[in-house]
Amino acid sequence: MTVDRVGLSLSVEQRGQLDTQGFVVLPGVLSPEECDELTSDMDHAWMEHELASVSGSEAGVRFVANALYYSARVQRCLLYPLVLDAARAVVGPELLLNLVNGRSPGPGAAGQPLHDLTRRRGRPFDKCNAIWCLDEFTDANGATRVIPGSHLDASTALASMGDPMDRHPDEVLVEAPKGAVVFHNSHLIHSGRPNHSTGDRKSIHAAYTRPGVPTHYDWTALPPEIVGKLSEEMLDLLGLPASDRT
Ligand SMILES: O=C(O)CCC(=O)C(=O)O
Repeated sequence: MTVDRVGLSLSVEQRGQLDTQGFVVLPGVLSPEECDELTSDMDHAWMEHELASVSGSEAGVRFVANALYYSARVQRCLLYPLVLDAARAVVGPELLLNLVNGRSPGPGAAGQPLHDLTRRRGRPFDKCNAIWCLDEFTDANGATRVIPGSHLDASTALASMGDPMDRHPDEVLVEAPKGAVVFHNSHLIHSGRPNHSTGDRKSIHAAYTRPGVPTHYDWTALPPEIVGKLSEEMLDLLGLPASDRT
């Protein structure tokens, strides 16, 4: 893992933006080579495990549920110090990994409705999301949209909400270079957008929570050959008891 390209902790400006607007772009987290290796791992999982047959919720999206199940390399993303610092800034000092997926909307893939519209707003926050951009995120290929500040108070945003698929007057597009992380508070209203480009918009998505929030995946079911490649820090982040570590 290359930890020397960017800082190990958020700058004052980044921390302030995450706090008040609910999102921040962290450029330079992954090298282009790391992006391509992760892309190759997700493509391999998709083909080898025939995931198209079980991944049907979003047409045109290659969704690799539980990416860590297929690729120990994903831990490079999950343990990146700057990302962990951002997660702690949202949910507090103790973290658990809630989920990690590969998500690649292909050309023509539809966007998502703005979500989550019913979640509780305001502190304390339970959950946050990191999106590792394995491709550049652009307006054309469906960069994530967010409604800044809605993690703190969504009443204005909800009052002016029409169809959650439509553009919202307060939404902001979060464009980001390949290798960046789009980091956001999960209590922020957001969504993926349609891909009008000719290429994929590949990414790895994770959610971190404070302890006590049930994990989305059962980490005790990870294959032993993957668990054997995970660091102690990673096993701690999964909350795996010592008996499940070998
Ligand atoms: O990929 C994105 O831009 C956001 C995806 C998202 O919000 C989700 O899958 O819930």
